[in-house]
Amino acid sequence: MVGGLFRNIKYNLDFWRKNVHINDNVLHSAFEVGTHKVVSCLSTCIFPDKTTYPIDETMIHNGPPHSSNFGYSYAKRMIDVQNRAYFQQHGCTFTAVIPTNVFGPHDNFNIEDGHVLPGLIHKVHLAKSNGSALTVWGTGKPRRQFIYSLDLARLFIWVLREYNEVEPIILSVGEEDEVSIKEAAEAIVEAMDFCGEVTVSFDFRDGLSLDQGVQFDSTKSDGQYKKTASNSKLRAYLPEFRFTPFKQAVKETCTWFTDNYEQARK
Ligand code: GFB
Repeated sequence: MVGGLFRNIKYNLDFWRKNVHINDNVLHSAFEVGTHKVVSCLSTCIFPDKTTYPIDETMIHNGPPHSSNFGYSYAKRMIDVQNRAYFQQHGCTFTAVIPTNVFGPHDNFNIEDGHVLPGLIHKVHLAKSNGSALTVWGTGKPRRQFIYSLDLARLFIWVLREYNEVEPIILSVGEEDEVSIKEAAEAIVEAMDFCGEVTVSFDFRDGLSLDQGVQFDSTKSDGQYKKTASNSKLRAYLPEFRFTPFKQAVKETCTWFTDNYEQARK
């Protein structure tokens, strides 16, 4: 069970219970049928909220997660605990990857429950069709690393075939590819060729380069300010791996959503 910041804030109990049940049912069923390898999915948002940067794989259990998604974070951390227990007690190679924020075609574009990029793509689509302004929630200042789903899929296949540690591995673009929510919104506005009337929040009167009908609703939570993760462990294995450039990935996702609007999850 996954969701954006606002769904997590609302349903921490459900995120804890459903994910803990999924963890144990999937892992123990795999064990009972003698599955050779399981690759589970954690997330860079499960790391301690008060931490040093960049975050790396050794820091998962070093302190409480951000309050907005403690249910999801603790449940996901338990996969790592359970993987170590299957290895210690039965020698199983059950491992986990730690993707940063994933986006791409076939995402959940629901504005209330989805993640920021699909939510903004859907909002721009609606703003263009009804001539309203785009509202970016929060202050636009938090920072995120985004990984394109197609790049993550390629890395997932590599993990399944070649990665044999029980220790989790972060699958993320580099620290240098981290962008602010405002910059992410700008990339979507550019990719969707959005130009509405000029409405900006006073918080951003200075230096806002988003001038096509964008509002920032700073009554909405920012969530974690940043969760900058290091991909040096991945780079040690795959120094040549090339991530799709962020703007190209955003453009492809926007095009997919526009072309598949009717059947997209929204
Ligand atoms: O992707 P997102 O919802 O989750 O991003 P997180 C939230 C950030 O984007 C906040 C801003 O700073 C929001 O204020 N934002 C701006 C928006 N406009 C929007 C919008 O239209 N929709 C959304 N959703 N946000 C999640 C965790 O954190 O990361 C989950 O809560 C999960 O557990 C996920 O792990 C990967 O990146 O903040």
